[in-house]
Amino acid sequence: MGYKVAVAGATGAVGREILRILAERNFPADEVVALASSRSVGREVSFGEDKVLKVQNLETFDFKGCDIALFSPGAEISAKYAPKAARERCVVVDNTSHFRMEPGVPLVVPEVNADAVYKARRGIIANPNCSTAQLVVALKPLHELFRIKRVVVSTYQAVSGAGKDGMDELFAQTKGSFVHDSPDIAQFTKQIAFNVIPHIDRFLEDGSTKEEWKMAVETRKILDPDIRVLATCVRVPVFIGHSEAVSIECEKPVDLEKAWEALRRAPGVVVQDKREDGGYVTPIESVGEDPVYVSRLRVDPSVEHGLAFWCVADNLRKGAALNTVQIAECLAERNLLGPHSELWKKHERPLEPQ
Ligand code: A2P
Ligand code: 11C
Repeated sequence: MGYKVAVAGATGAVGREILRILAERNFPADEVVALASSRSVGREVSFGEDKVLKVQNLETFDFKGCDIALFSPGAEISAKYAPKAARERCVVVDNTSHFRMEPGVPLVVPEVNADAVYKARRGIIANPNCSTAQLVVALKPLHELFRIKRVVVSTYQAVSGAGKDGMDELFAQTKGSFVHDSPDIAQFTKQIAFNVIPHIDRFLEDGSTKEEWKMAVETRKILDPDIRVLATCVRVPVFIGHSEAVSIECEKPVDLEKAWEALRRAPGVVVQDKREDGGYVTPIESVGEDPVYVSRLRVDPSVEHGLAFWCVADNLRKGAALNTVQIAECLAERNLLGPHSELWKKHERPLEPQ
């Protein structure tokens, strides 16, 4: 018997990808429900090769009888409706930033900390920020070998990280430059076409941005609370595929051959590193693909025990939808779905809708 699955935010960039991946990976679903805002009620979204689902209203949807809900409608909307689903014993895997740092809400990247799903005492599991997800998949095997103390990362993030409106803005500005039109700047703070913007999410008091803060605190929650992280997050005019230039400083002496071997064996990682023209992966090659690609691995001679590398992943897949579906698979494999699962026996006071 399969599960009843709800996808909230089903008309968005991540929601559509979740529907595609559920079908692609044959998630054991008997019924899939597509939810979005009242604006989209009655619209159709594709599910797999040949099915369409009629969109229903998240606001009025009754989660009773649903086993799992995969949420990507934006942080404020998740804050309101994810607890509502969890109260009905429908496990929520939430893609937004809202619950990630809450105690009792595990933050999960299955290649790194799959068993953390057992700790979902409030019926909600959080999916990390896309730039964190690909980073921790690549860091995990290196941390096991050399114990990472500090990470310095600069990101090159695609506009799809800002949703379908971000993609539309890059498209409109690029087209506008050829037809001498200047569309409004709405999603981004500066022109994004033919430009780069060193600013994602809002500014914090210390001069960093919330995106940069998320990379630090989420990496610590998923991988190791002792790792120090400095991130600089930059938006680039790429539709899909986040790239990261990463430097790590380790406790133990590093060995390049061992690092390569561990990365080659690591789940979710593909090493493509030929040290020749074109022998590395660029974001466009990651589109529609599942792995985190690692290239340009080399010793960082500027610190003791340092390594540097480049990593790329499809931010809508490993960074969001794929990771979400992988978490759903972890729950299903561990028999943690359904109103009588072990998860609800250890259940704590549910979170309040906000
Ligand atoms: P809708 O298309 O009806 O606005 P993206 O991140 O790509 O912009 O997608 C956001 C997703 O979240 C869309 O599916 C969007 O639905 C959904 N969404 C936005 N606001 C609400 C809301 N108030 N209630 C439910 N879903 C919402
Ligand atoms: C971006 N990383 O590229 C963001 C998108 O915390 O889930 C995801 C934001 C989040 O804009």
